[in-house]
Amino acid sequence: MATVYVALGSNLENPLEQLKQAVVSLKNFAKNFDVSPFYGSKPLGPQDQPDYVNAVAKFETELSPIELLDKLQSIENEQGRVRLRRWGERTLDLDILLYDNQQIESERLTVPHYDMHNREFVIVPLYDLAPELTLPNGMSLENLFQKFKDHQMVIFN
Ligand code: A4P
Ligand code: MG
Repeated sequence: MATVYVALGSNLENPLEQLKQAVVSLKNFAKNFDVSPFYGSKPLGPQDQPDYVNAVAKFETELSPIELLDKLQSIENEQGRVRLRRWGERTLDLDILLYDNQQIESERLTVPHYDMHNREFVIVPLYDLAPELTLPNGMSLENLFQKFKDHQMVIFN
């Protein structure tokens, strides 16, 4: 059984509902499921798109990393995900942040997520769930969180 962290993001078609629906779907194959508060965040990338709602989920799963990615992509597709432009608007984005302590570099998968350490909408909710976490490269989450502790994001729940 692996412990995984998945980032959830949406900025189209009622983002709050998109994240709630994604949580229901994830729970179908997750054990010991936990989810952070939902945060409202300004878009990273093109600014001519709506604000996002972001959260992080933590759970245990028997799925391999690629099997997990397949599940996440099918949930994205079920929720009407259309791939338009890089860093652009989307109904639902589910990214694998961490899979146990593994470092994965394959055609379909880079884990830990390549840019997680730079994103307040990832680090802040991750810290809510696991303040004691250490990343596979040895960096402590506590340290990363310091950079974002004065964030201005809105909390929805
Ligand atoms: N892929 C590789 N590694 C992973 C991983 N760890 N988890 C591959 C999930 N997928 C991974 O993803 C493209 C490919 O990445 C997949 O086919 C998979 O094989 P995608 O979801 O189709 O495309 P994307 O999400 O547009 O690309 P990318 O580079 O993941 O986008 P980002 O960097 O995640 O940016 N602003 C705010 N405030 N909040 C957001 O959530 N999100 C983005 C998306 C931009 N701005 C944002 C937010
Ligand atoms: Mg993605």
